[in-house]
Formats: sequence, structure tokens, C-alpha cells
Amino acid sequence: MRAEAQPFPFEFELASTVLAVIDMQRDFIEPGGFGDSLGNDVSRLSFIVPACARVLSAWRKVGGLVLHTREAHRADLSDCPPAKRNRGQPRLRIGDPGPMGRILVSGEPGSEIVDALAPAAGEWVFDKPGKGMFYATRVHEELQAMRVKRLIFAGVTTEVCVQTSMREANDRGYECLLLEDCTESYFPEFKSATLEMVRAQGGIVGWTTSSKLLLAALATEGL
Ligand code: TIU
Repeated sequence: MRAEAQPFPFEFELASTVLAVIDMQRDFIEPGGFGDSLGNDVSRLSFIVPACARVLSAWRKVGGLVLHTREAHRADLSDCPPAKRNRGQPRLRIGDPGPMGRILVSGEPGSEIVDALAPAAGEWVFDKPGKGMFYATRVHEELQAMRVKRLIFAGVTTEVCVQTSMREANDRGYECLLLEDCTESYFPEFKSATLEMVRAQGGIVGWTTSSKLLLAALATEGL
């Protein structure tokens, strides 16, 4: 399969490619969560949910592998370094009780993925304590066991968890495509800079394209 992309077309085989949906959690997207507690306007992030849902639906229809991540800590915060918890002056810190339960803690309502993108049975769901999805998780081992070679990224936020995960993946030998309209940042200028920097220098971190062009590639194959 071949999707038009920048800096050049992205070639992939369905069996060895995973759709990675990063941290589409209430804690980042809805008021009262972690993103909000950091002082961000969270409303921008919800605009990508319909495009993410379209890609997820099409990818599931063709039988593609799906991976979801959640940035979420253990209830005892043993996997949350004090440096992370104590940074800055958030209104609520990680582990504090908020309107959606304890901030960024596994199992709390705020750590759940938004309903429209809820994981389906059999899809991977990884809780991760860091920004990158490979740090302190079994993601690499699981992907290697399935002989995965390529990752297609969606999710939030573009320059924090998505870019970190994409860079970690690139260093581990995966070819990575980022879906421009399926990722968002609290800072529009950070999103556009990230898209430019990942595809610069001949795709130094990877490729970018739109959900429309990815869906067109799936359709061209008669899928
Ligand atoms: N603050 C921010 O932009 N992002 C995060 O803290 N985590 C993720 O990006 N998921």
C-alpha cells in the first residue's frame, strides 16, 4: 500500500503496520483534567476526535492492528518521579483529586480514552508513565512479537507525547507516519513546527500526511 505523504510517499503493508492512538484521554481533552490544570485551553483538542474516529473505523474495517496509549500513573504514584509531579504551579498535581477523579491516575475517569475513540476488544492499551510510549512499557516487545515495522500516529499532544513517542519509535527502527489532522496541540505554532521538523531533512523522524490521503490509500487497494 502507498499513501501520498511528505516528504515522499509512505509505503506500507497492512499486516506489519500499527495505528497508534496516543493519549486521547479525558484528562487532556476535557475541562477539569491534567491539561486544564496546567493552564491550557483544552477545547482545541476535541476538534480532532471526528477525524481520529474516521481513521480508526476504516483501519478496523481493513483488519489493521490498533494500539492505544494512556499517560497514567499507578495509584501509589510509585512510577511518577517527584520531578514530574512537582514541576511548575499547576492548579492540581498528578494524583490530586479533581472533577474526573485523581489526575492522571490509571483507572480514574479522567484517565479513560474519550468514548468516541474507545478501544475495541483485542486492541492494545498501554498505560505509560512517561511522555514517550516506549519508556517503562512493553510496547517494543509486543510490537516485535507481531513483527511490526511501521507505525501510523494520531493523538495528543503533537509536540509532547506524540512527537516523543514517534522519535522513540524512529530510534528503534520503526517507520513512522503522523496524521496531520488527527493530532493537536494546546499551541498551534508547536503543532505546525512539529509537523515540519519530523518530515524535514528527508524525513529525519518520519512522514506526515492527512487522514484523507491515508483513507484514499486504503480505498485504492479496494479495501
Ligand atoms: N502537556 C502536554 O502538552 N501534554 C502532556 O502532558 N501529555 C501528552 O501529550 N499526552
